[in-house]
Amino acid sequence: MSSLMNGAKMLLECLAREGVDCFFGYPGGVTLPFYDAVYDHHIRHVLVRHEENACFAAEGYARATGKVGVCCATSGPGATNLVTGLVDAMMDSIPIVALTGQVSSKLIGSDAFQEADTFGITRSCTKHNYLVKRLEDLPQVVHEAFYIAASGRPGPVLVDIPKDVFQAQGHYAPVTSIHLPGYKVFTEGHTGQIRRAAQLMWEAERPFVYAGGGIIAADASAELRELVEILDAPAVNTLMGLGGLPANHPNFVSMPGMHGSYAANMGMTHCDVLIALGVRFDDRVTGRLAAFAPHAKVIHVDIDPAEIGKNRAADVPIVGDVKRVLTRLNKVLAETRPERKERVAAARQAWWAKIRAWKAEHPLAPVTSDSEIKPQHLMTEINRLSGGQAIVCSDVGQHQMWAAQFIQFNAPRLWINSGGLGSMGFGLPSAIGAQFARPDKLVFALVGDGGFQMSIPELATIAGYGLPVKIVVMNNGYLGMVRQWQELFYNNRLSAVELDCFPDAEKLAAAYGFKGRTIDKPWELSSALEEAVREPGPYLLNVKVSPFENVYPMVPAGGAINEMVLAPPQPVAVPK
Ligand SMILES: Cc1ncc(C[n+]2csc(CCOP(=O)(O)OP(=O)(O)O)c2C)c(N)n1
Repeated sequence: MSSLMNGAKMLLECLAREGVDCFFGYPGGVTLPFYDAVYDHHIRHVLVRHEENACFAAEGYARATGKVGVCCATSGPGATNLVTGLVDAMMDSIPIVALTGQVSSKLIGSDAFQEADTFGITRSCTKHNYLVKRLEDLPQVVHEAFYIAASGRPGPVLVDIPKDVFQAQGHYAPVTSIHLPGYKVFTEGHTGQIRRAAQLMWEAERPFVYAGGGIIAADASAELRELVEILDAPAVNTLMGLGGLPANHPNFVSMPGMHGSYAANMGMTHCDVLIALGVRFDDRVTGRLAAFAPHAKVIHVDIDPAEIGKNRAADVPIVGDVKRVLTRLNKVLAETRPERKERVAAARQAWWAKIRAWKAEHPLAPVTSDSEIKPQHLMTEINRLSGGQAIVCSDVGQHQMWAAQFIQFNAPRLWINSGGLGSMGFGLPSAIGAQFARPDKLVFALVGDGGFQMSIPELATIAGYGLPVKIVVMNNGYLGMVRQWQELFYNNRLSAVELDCFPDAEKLAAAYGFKGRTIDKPWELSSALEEAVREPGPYLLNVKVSPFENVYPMVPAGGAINEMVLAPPQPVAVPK
């Protein structure tokens, strides 16, 4: 027996059936009926201070759990404020359902107050979007939205709901099946291609595993680990894939790409078989594409057929869920191992010797100073406190790259960052979502002084809900990453990158009712971080670091990834 309810209650019924326990949003005129239903519903609504941050928080929730994150905004400006977050989720394949209110059906197209063409605006930044025209369609649409967001290559789905649909009365009939004729997900991978991949892997003298965010999305860490152990192959995790293979695994090399390690980039360049798993050959990883992995045959596994051959042709293309494909592949590899492994042992030894030599030649060595806090020092201290287990939600910039280089992630879903879009302002709100999702976890919001100032309003959300997020500002007084490029490629003409007038952290935190502190001495660093972690509530630690430190290694734009600049240029001695 279905019961009579209005659209707003029906929507909440759908969310409850999808297992939603909390969602992030901001109300407005057309969502009034919905928020009236939210008032006494058991699903927790988290009031953020800006809709963009509702979407980032939903992403943080989704990235920390693998569940679909939900955000909500009113029509017009509320909906348009979601756009950056939607693009972010699209670029990083994060499952989000965004609910937006729309003006009443009869007003659509009349330039009504707070009307925006949300459906049209979000078409290109969502995996799919809907405008619900009739209450009868609402349950089907909402359940489809969750299904599409989470299945195949995950992504954001938006459901736009006119006010009259929220108000209309109807019966909720449980949705028992989702049938989408035009939407096919290929999960298994082609048996013949899997066998070819296994054969190529055993024939390889210098195999190299290039594992990305797809490993995290597919929950395929155990299968990835099994693969690298069967093959005894070196492996890298991309910025999106960090934690996919634990950082403390002996086969883990590091992150590759523009700020990847020497060993990772040399390994990619010199391998003869590149095993690309849940990756998209992003330009920040490949550098100059024509020079990328020039000697390698490529095995590419991805759930999205559009990724295969998009940037680099695959010798063995496999469309499928990387977890399912690796399970089958590992089985074939294990069966064929005894007869083949002998033949490759010597070559493999030589390959490992090379990788180790590259690691030793140019390690990612922490930098410290007696007089100032080096950014790398900050990251190694966070790493010490995390022990490979804390969740670190990073903003975008130099601090993000140093964090990726120096903080170890020994499990998936600990490293949360805006990889594809590189959206400043992501770190703090995503930490809110992650902390709601994982109240048991130590959560750091690691932000630059630029990105932090984009998200300061969310300090109120953190304070209001008493979230014990540890906000660490890596404060170099600049938009550091842009300053680095201006220094290196624009003749050090530092244009519009200086951030003066940073607020007093202690007073700022106190204004919201929690603790804060500023430090600038290297000997204060460990105890200040420890104090922040010990504090049961939120903490704002403003760490003043050397202003002119640059991130190395660095592949200049357009360069091949083996053409790394490894260290700052040494000053040339001028003859007297
Ligand atoms: C919304 C947005 N605007 C602009 C940029 C361009 N951008 C990339 S990194 C960066 C500097 C970030 O500065 P800060 O937050 O202080 O971090 P730092 O690089 O110093 O660690 C800028 C402006 C961006 N990525 N996102």
